[in-house]
Amino acid sequence: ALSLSFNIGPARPSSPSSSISSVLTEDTMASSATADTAASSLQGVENAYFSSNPPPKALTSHVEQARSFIDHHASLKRRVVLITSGGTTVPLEKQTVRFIDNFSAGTRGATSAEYFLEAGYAVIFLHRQFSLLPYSRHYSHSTDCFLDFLHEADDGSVVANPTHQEKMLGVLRKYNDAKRERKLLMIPFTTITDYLYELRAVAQLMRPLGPNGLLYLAAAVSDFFVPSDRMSEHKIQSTNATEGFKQQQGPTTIADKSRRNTDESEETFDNFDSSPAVPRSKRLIIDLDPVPKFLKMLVDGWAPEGMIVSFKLETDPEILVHKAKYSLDRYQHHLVIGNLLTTRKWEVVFVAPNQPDQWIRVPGHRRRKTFGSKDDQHWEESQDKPMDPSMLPDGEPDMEIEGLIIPAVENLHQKHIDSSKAKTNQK
Ligand code: PAZ
Repeated sequence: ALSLSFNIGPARPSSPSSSISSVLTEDTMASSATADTAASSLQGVENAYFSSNPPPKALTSHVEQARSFIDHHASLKRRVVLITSGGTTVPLEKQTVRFIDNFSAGTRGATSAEYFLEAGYAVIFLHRQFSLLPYSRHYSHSTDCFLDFLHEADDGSVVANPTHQEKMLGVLRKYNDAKRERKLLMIPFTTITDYLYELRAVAQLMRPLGPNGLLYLAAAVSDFFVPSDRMSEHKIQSTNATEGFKQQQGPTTIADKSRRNTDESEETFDNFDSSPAVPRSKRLIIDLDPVPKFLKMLVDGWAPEGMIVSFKLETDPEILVHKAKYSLDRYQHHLVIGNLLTTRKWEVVFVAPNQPDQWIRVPGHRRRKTFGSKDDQHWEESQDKPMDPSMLPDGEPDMEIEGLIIPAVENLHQKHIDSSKAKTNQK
């Protein structure tokens, strides 16, 4: 999950959402006397989150679409993968003008979807609205305008530009096949809360698929959010032009409160900068709660039999594998795919229980300086270390790394299915 860093004020013990954060601290989790207590506190966290943050408007219709999609493919005994893709937003206002976002364009998710479809899976593509989509990604967010892919024929009709015809025909055919066979369901989300509602609903619907279900969590999900009860209804103001109207009502949200907190003797939230160059009254302090650790809920409750693959993004090569292992250990799921921001299109590392770490790399970049090697002459086959990001070749790799990732995941999924079957037969 993505970490964001802001001026975060002191916790307010009385608010219901801060009770979520206190339940979530590792110390509290670790000190839980029994597994039962941990499970019920996790359930409490889940209930508190979903009862205090409203669902997306389209949830009911998405659930119906997903139910019918899953039923159809379950009846054909087809494998179904839920892919999450793109970044979640963190709105700062209910009528949202401003929000916090992240870098993810949805390339990993959209590209992976195409390879899963090719491998015979039915795909539920839970994606950030307007991020990259399978098939259309080849043309939609290109640096060329999509009109450059088109051409006016002699008879005045619009056709594909001859230089793009062959590739476009291939993409179009695959897209039409996926549509005709009803193998691709697209579900959009925007905010972190939308994402969690949709993820929970679809994961729960996938339970009847048992081990044939695969969850492939490539979305870049925010670690922090503004709880609904502390969110300003309207656009956060940058001047005191509305003070006259609002003063009688008193501050209603943290955002309102901190904006009007010009009297230094009052309770303050921005305790990080004791002598700010810009006066307190003109600054905006954003105070975020941690997002509940949904992976735990997913593994233990929402989708207990399906195979769960999460991604771990880092920027520091030194901590990538450690963080991936930590995540696997903490959530007890099946596979963490680690990747670095700068090298994510060149290499990833598979971290799975009881197996050596497996680096997957696009060919042609095997000989590289590994991260941390002091000697510039010391080039090596970097089997077990991240490549040095400063040695990254220019441009894009020659092939899509998802073309290697998906067969490797499929292989592990097959093992997961086989071992589930073996366990069932033993009973
Ligand atoms: O969307 P994209 O292709 O630009 O980036 C993909 C990615 C780096 C977001 C994905 O591979 C990933 O690591 N997702 C998990 C991020 C995290 O929450 O750690």
